[in-house]
Amino acid sequence: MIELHSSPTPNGQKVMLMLEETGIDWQHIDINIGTGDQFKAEHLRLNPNNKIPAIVDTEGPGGGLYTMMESGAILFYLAEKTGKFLPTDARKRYDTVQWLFFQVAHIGPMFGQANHFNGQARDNQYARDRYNNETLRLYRVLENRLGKSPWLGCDEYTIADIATYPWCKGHKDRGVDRATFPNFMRWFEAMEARPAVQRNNAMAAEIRARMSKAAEGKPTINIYDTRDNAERLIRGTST
Ligand SMILES: N[C@@H](CCC(=O)N[C@@H](CS)C(=O)NCC(=O)O)C(=O)O
Repeated sequence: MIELHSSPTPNGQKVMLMLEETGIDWQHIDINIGTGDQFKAEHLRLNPNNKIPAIVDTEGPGGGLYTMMESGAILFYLAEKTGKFLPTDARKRYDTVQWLFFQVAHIGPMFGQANHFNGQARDNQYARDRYNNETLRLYRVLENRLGKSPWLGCDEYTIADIATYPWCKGHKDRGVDRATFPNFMRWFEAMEARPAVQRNNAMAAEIRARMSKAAEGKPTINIYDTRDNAERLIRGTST
C-alpha cells in the first residue's frame, strides 16, 4: 500500500495519476501547503525539502516501510515496482528517462515560475517575459517531439507522459491550440481520453474541496516569503 502525502498541484497529480494507472492500492494523506503542513516535523521526516509530494510504501524494497520525495523519482520507483509505464527495451527506456528528466528539470520549474510571476508579481515585467517566453518555447519542444513520436518518451505511454500532462492543463491560457500546436493537441486529447486521467482530474477537484473545507478558520502562511520558509524549516527540524 502506498500512502501519498500530498496536495493536488501538478507535482502531486503526477503521482496520483501514476497510482491510478498502475491500479496499486493507495491512499491520499492531505498536506495543505497553504497552512504550512509541509513544515511540520512529521512531514519533514518524509520530505526533508518541505515540499509535496512524498510517498510511504508499506512494502518497500526488502520489506518494511520505504519513504521517498521528488515526484520524478517516485514515478521511476513506482514504474519499477509495478513493471508498468517504463519499457524494458534499452533505447525506449532511456528515451523515456530523458523526457521524464526534461519534465522535472524544465517544464515544472519554468511553468511554475511563469505562474508565480503572472500571479504574484505582475509588475515585474522582466521576470514575466522571461518565464512566459520560456514556457512557450517549452511547448514548442513538446510539439516538435510529439511530431516525431506518438508519446513523449517513445511509441508507448510511459511515466514521461504521466509526469508532463498535469503541467499542461493550462495550455489554452498560453494560446496553445490545434492550429499552432497540432501534435501537442493530439497527445493532450489522447491523455484526456484515458480513464485514469479522468479519475485523477475528478479526484483532484474532490481533494481540493475537502482541503479547503478543512482549512476554514485556520491561519494561512505566505508560502512566497522565502526568508520565512527558511526559518520555518529550522523550526520544523529543531524538535
Ligand atoms: N521537484 C519537486 C518539486 C515539488 C514542489 O515544488 N512542490 C510544491 C507544490 S507543487 C510544494 O510543495 N511547495 C511547498 C513549499 O514550497 O513550501 C518534485 O517534483 O517533487
